[in-house]
Amino acid sequence: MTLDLFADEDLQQPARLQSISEQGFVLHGFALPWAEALLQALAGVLIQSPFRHMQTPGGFTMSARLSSCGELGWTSDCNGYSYSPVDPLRKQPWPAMPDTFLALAEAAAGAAGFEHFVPDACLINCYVPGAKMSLHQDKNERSLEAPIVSISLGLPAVFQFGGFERSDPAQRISLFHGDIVVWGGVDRLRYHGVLPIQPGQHPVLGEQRINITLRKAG
Ligand code: MD3
Ligand code: FE
Repeated sequence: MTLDLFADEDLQQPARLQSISEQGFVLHGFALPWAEALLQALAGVLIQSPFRHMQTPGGFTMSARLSSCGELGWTSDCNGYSYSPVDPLRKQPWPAMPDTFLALAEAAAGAAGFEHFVPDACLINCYVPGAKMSLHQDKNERSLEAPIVSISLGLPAVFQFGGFERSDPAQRISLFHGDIVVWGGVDRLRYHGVLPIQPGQHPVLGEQRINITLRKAG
């Protein structure tokens, strides 16, 4: 199902809302009018808390590098996954959540039917060609009622959108610069992942894909 969205007056062309499950949506191009402001705010965050590799509890190194901003940041180490108010690299609070992130997250969530979304955690993933994210569930957030908003920038990715068991078949959905995925409600705990990023050059971001996910973790 697709329909046009006129929620954002800044859009040159209306973004396309694609339903991928009962409460999962791709908002094609929704972030394009915000991209410059997003990247500028992101640069400010990364000066403070740069991208770094993290270890999985099983002792593997994740192929995407990541950072966080907001009250809570996502961390992984030999003890497991958790949200923490402190950046373990700097031993200081994570950078503040930029206003543009909050405003775009609320607008995108609203366009997908989730009103008044106020995230307190923002995980930023950076993929170079070959990097991937294996199928997983996002279940470390305390409030599973809130949706998650995911903003894709840079090189395209093939996103895997599965079921509620790891072995369930997964849809494959291409995500491009400026696309946003919003999911929540009954689809909040679906398995999902990202296939290895293909080599390429993005005109704005070069040889990388950046994914910004906004969550209510606390
Ligand atoms: C989950 N990131 O950081 S987000 C993560 O593109 C993460 O970097 C991926 O998964 C990334 O935890 C994917 C996009 C996404 C989209 C739709 C979903 C995750 C979803 C639907 C259901 C569950
Ligand atoms: Fe995830």
